[in-house]
Amino acid sequence: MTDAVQAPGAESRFTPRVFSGIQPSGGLTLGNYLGALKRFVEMQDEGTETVYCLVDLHAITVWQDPDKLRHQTREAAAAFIAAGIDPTRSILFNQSQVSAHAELAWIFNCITRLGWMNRMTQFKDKTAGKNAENSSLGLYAYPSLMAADILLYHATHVPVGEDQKQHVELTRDIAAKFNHDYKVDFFPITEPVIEGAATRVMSLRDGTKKMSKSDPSDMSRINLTDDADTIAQKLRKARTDAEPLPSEAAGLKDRPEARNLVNIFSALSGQSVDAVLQEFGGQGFGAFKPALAELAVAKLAPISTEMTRLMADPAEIDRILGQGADRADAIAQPILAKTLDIVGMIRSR
Ligand code: AQP
Repeated sequence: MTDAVQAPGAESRFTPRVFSGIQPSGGLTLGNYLGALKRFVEMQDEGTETVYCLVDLHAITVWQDPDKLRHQTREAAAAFIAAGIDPTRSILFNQSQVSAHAELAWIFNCITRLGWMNRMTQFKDKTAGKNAENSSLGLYAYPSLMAADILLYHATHVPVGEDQKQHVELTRDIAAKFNHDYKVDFFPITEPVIEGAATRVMSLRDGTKKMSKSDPSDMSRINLTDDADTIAQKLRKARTDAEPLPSEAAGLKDRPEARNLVNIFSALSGQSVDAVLQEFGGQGFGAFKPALAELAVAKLAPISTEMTRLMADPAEIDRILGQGADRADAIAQPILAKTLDIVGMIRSR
């Protein structure tokens, strides 16, 4: 470790390492798949070291039934593996099995400024229309735990959907303030990776709201476990307008529902939005929705079939998560120990 703060713009001395996570706060959605999971698999296959975490400590920032949480955590692990995460190449584990996450989060709670937290839009969105005073302290402190998740592995890159960009920016602020306050160059300034055709998949019922696994309406989302009939029915009933599709992307402006469905088609097919519109421009949703349903079923059915197979052996999933946690712990413990040393904690055993 050097004593100097890393100069802005200087080449990072940190070895590239990818970290990202998904909350097992419900079944994974098409939004999680296109915005995060699909990119996680690509980054694994590009050969960078990849650490992927089912963030169960984040999930309990809102009430979770304990049995459902266990089931959802295993199901999320099955979704990762079914989508192409290879647990021998990537590290795959659930957050609560590596206690260093919570320990580093406490240090970061003491670095993070209240003013920074007060600007976090996810907390505002999640408490909008509800009694914010009745929200958990954990929900408010969520971004500080997320910074700990990332920095505990000295992760240099974090693939996320658009909605998590602000939290990764906060992670950068926390790393910079820690480095500055303690006059060290210890934590990297992590880059968010927000890439892909669908970094913000919207609700099927409201094109201005993001698709979310905790939306009360199941019709608002496609779950990775939905069967072919359910996917087709949800897309048939997806809210749209009465106009035919335009022939180019500019024509989707002010048509959030139409834009969302076209973006989903584009992301699933790997075609550009313009290419999709060249094919479907001038046609109504009566023609487009069945084509989208057919494509979605073709892409998602193999994942859901494999998830069902994996879920038949929960002990094997737990074994994989345990092994992943051992590997994660081996990276995390020295970084936590060094952090505590920098901060001035006595480590005498
Ligand atoms: N609709 C979305 N479009 C694109 N990306 C999305 N992500 C989530 N929803 C969409 C990305 O998935 C990753 C994991 O997200 P998360 O589970 O940690 O939390 P979230 O963003 O709060 O996702 P949900 O589905 O809305 O969960 P709940 O309902 O429990 O809050 C992140 O990279 C996220 O960007």
